Amino acid sequence: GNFQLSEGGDVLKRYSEGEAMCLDNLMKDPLRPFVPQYFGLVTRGEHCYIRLEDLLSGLRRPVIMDCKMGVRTYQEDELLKARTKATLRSDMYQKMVKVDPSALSAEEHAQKGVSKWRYLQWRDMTSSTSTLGFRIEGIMMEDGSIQRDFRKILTLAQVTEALLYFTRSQMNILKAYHSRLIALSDALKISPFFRSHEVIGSSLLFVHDHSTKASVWMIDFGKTTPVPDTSELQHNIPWAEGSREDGYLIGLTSLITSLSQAINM
Ligand code: 4IP
Ligand code: MN
Repeated sequence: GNFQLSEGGDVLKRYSEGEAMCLDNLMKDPLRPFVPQYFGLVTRGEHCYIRLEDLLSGLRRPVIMDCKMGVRTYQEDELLKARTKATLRSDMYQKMVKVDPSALSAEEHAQKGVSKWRYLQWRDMTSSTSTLGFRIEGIMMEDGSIQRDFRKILTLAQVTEALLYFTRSQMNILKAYHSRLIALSDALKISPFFRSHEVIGSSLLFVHDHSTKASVWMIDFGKTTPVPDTSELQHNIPWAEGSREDGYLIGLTSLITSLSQAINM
């Protein structure tokens, strides 16, 4: 759930300790140019907020794509909770029923609820998350319409088709995205933050408008957590329980490959 508002040209996002710590850290990291500027905390009414640069400011009728990165979107903790004392979520059960009732077991139908882990894992398995290491969560076109059907995409060829649709096959925009992702991949290689954090549920936000400006930003660090000093993550290998690997670079490689395909079509 996202509670965001805008104020004085910035974005205010509901405070979470973990995300604030990540952003503090990122402002001193080689990844800084790929993250919205972070201006600290503010209180409005009874709530505390994180103040962030508005990535859409200066754009006219922006086109936006949100890619959720990694081979899984749940924390290992969520799996442990599901095994022990699972809180059953009827809202998540309802969302699954709407898409595919046959995905649910007789027991789950009887309970009319599933654990959060079960739901998030189902989303991962029925999208490109598990295999390609990312999924397109949604696309907003110039007219403000939001399309979420891309979440069911499974193959790289379908991703490439979606990228062509999202950019209306504009070569300059595809190339700008491609070089931005190459630059991101270089920054990730030298980033102390990336080495030491399990990045879960974070997105790459692709933004362009009819001018030739096109950029990609790392956003949403609410489920990104530090790993102990002694264990660095590789980010490019499959996850095994306890490894805390997120597969972030598997997703980035898929995206770069797909952009190359779109450019060469
Ligand atoms: C949402 O499912 C997303 O997975 C949210 O992740 C997640 O928030 C929600 O969990 C879950 O209901 P749908 O997008 O399929 O509706 P994100 O915020 O990254 O989009 P978390 O808390 O995991 O960040 P709940 O528990 O907030 O409902
Ligand atoms: Mn998100």
